[in-house]
Amino acid sequence: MGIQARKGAPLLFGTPVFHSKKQDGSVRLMPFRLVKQALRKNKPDSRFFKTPTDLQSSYDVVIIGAGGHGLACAYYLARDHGITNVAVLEQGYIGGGNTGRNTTIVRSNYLTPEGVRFYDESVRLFQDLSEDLDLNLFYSTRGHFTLAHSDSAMRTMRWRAEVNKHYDIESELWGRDDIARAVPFMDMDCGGQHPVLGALYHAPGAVARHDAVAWGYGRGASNRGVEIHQKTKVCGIRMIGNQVEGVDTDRGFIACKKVVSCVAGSTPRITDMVRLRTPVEIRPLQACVSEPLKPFLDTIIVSGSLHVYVSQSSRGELVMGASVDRAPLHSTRSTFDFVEDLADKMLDLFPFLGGVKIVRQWAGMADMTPDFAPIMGTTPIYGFYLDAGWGTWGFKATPVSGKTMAYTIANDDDHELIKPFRLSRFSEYALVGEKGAASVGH
Ligand code: PYC
Repeated sequence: MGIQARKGAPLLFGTPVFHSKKQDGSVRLMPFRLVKQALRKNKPDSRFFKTPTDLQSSYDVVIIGAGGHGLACAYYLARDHGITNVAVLEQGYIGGGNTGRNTTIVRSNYLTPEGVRFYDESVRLFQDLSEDLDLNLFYSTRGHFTLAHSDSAMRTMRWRAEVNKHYDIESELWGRDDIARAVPFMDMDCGGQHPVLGALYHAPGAVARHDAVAWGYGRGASNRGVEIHQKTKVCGIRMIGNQVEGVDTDRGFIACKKVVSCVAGSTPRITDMVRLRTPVEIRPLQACVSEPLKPFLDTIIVSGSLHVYVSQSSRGELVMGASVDRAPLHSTRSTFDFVEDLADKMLDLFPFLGGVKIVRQWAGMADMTPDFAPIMGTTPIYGFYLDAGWGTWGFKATPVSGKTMAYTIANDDDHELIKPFRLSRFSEYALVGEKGAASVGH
């Protein structure tokens, strides 16, 4: 079947979507599979997930939240533990929460041994994930600079470098001249206000395509029999005594003895259902992207003192963010104040960006914890598991949280790597202080 040619047809993964003229004037055909798909009346299931119609009356495990963490947990439950009678319930759509609202940075240069070990495993899993999920996640190792603009920031960077090296993580302190050579377009004096004294350089620092991470895990789980139910809201969790018995949804009741909350940004709504107290406080975290620019930045730049982080995407856009909003709020509204403040700091770092336009901005809802570490694992409620407290550090933990939560649920025993992140640490005064390794001051 021939389709009339039009110049400049859009490309989808390098394949002409509609029609185009070849250089010799002949017409390029639309791929047959696409034509068939376009013309058929009953569209088959999407390539990524099966779309189950009905909820079953019971499952072995219900996962609340089809973001990266929930889907990764489902995937590893099925793949590593053979537990496939699992429903993932999502009030919106797959990856529509914080998974689709972050700046996709992956790194393991944390401050505490517990944090370093945990995120190092995540980086390792990420490095093989495209192959594992058979999906190009555009995982791109860039190198990650955390700039220090003061003596005390230099001390923290040195401290992090030493802890990192102890655990074989590639992290080292760099001086001004080396940074200037590696990032030639950056103003090392930051407009004279906050000169860069040095930086923590972390070679494995990377970015990845966040949606694809969720889709890949979702497809992997769905292919193994897990059901993903979008537009299905959890309205309550039933318990008998201290044991979970099932969940009430806006589509009916599901009996289930194991329920996992993977709903960063909505954690208090779910923990209230089982009368569990956590110290989580919700703050909006905003981000934005610029119009596409010629490539000039191949590393990730973070400045804790200026409250800004930036990388350049493969499309040329600058992906930028700052710290969480000043006040707790359960909302994903974006503000002009945020862009204005961020632009000010970005111009200190890269003054030549003055005429560049911001084309999109968005916000996520961050589950902030007092020590800037997550809350994971079993809880005092039998059958209720928490994957929460992901603040501004959740995307990079997607694979390791999925893997360790799946282990914990399958064995009813906290995985070794997540024991330090147990909820009870707050009453035991055993905090895991990661504030010094958060990307920006808060
Ligand atoms: O922890 O790497 C990080 C991060 C980047 C943006 C927000 N948090």
